[in-house]
Amino acid sequence: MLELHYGPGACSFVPHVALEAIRAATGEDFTARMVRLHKGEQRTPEYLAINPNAQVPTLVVDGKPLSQIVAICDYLDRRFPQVGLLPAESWARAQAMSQFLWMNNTVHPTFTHVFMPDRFCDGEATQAELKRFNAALYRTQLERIQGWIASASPYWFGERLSFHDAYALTLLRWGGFAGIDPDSLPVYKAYVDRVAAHPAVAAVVAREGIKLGTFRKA
Ligand SMILES: N[C@@H](CCC(=O)N[C@@H](CS)C(=O)NCC(=O)O)C(=O)O
Repeated sequence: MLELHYGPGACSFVPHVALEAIRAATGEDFTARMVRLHKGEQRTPEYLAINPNAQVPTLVVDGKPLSQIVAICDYLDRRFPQVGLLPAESWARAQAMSQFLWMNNTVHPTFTHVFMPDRFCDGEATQAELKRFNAALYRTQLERIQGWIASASPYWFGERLSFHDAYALTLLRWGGFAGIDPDSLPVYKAYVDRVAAHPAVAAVVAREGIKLGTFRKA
């Protein structure tokens, strides 16, 4: 039995989309459990028992919890290789993991510094500066992703949807909160529009109740 604990619009979108794609391809069912991050539900004793980091996502497999996006997605890909969520050939898979890890361990934390500067330093002025600096850095990272997906046709690795597509969508969507206009990254934006139209992605967007357009002009 597979159970995903997710926060609407959070990085848990990545395994959430993967589970939806797996269900469509194999019939393997899963339960989606919402964690209201803004209400602090990730810090309840019940949730901390399955994820002591107080974060989403957590995938519970037959009662056993697994945390960390990359570990969860690696598990899903190895268990359901027929879905083709990652390239199968060893070198191509290693390259894919390299990009996946960079999004998870570099781009994602850069955004966390923009979204929650109070987690990293005290004082309003210091937090404002941290936010400004990391928003500019985040933009350069989105530009790098835009370079990677310039030849995506239609998705990151071709015909089959991957974890990378769901992560790339999430990171551009977060960009709106960092003051980055998606129209200023037109190749990336057009690719995300294709990804958003995939049935597994559209189903998760609907279940999470999120809007893709988050950018507001100042
Ligand atoms: N390295 C972790 C990062 C997870 C993470 O940053 N989760 C965020 C949402 S995107 C979270 O749960 N934040 C809640 C909080 O910090 O209170 C992973 O890969 O799973």
